[in-house]
Amino acid sequence: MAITDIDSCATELLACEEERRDRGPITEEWSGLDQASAYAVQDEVLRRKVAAGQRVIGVKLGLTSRAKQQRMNVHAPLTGWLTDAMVLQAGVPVPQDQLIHPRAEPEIVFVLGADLVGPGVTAATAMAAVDMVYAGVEIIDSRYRDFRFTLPDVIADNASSAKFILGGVGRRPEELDLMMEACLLEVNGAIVDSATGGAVQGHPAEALALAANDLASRGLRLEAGWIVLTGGMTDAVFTTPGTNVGAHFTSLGSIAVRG
Ligand code: OOG
Ligand code: MG
Repeated sequence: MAITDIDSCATELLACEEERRDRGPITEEWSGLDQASAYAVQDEVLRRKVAAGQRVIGVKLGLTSRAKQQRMNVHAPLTGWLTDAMVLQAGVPVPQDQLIHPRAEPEIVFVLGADLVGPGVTAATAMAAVDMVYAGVEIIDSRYRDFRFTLPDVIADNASSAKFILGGVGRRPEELDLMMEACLLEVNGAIVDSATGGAVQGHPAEALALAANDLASRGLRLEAGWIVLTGGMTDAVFTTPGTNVGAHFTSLGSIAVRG
């Protein structure tokens, strides 16, 4: 199918997701895919998912750490939407039959107690809107072959969203030093990576502020009760069948994921 506008781009990316089909970068086929039209594609895909019965439950940030930016070779953060269909309950294996080439990455997750409306949100005002903090593991799954994309491509693809798992330990923000909150990433019994919250934009609250201000530039806001994934702290690891991934946090507990 020729991709010539926002509508056809949304149709193609949704079809790739539903058919578990990967493809080349859309920017190589449609030169009109810039940052603004890519967010319009993201919003159109969301509109169709909501029309099909899904519910918006928050937002995710992507590429907020150096580890992620260097690996993906895209050097700017972005936001995407979270819906209820993306929730994976703890203990449930990665649904391989729905996904193309899933990877897992540890994240610090906020649940908002108040709306957060940009522009001009700072890390401090962002933190004041946070009700609870959790550990999370995001399961990303790009619709682009080999996770090869440019910034507009990955924006249009809702930041490679697929699933996420929320940890079982919730803490109030004032109980934590999030810059120093560490995570060890374990694959099949070996620690393969580690990072602290400071890896995420210097502090995960900076990522939250960035999301609020980015949404404001599109006339949108973060809402009370929403979940915000602040972005992978480390590089992501493949979760092929049989792979056991563990994310072990200082104060936010551990999450185990079975591929
Ligand atoms: C893009 C999605 C990035 C994160 O936390 O950085 C993301 C990708 O790596 O495919 O979710
Ligand atoms: Mg992520």
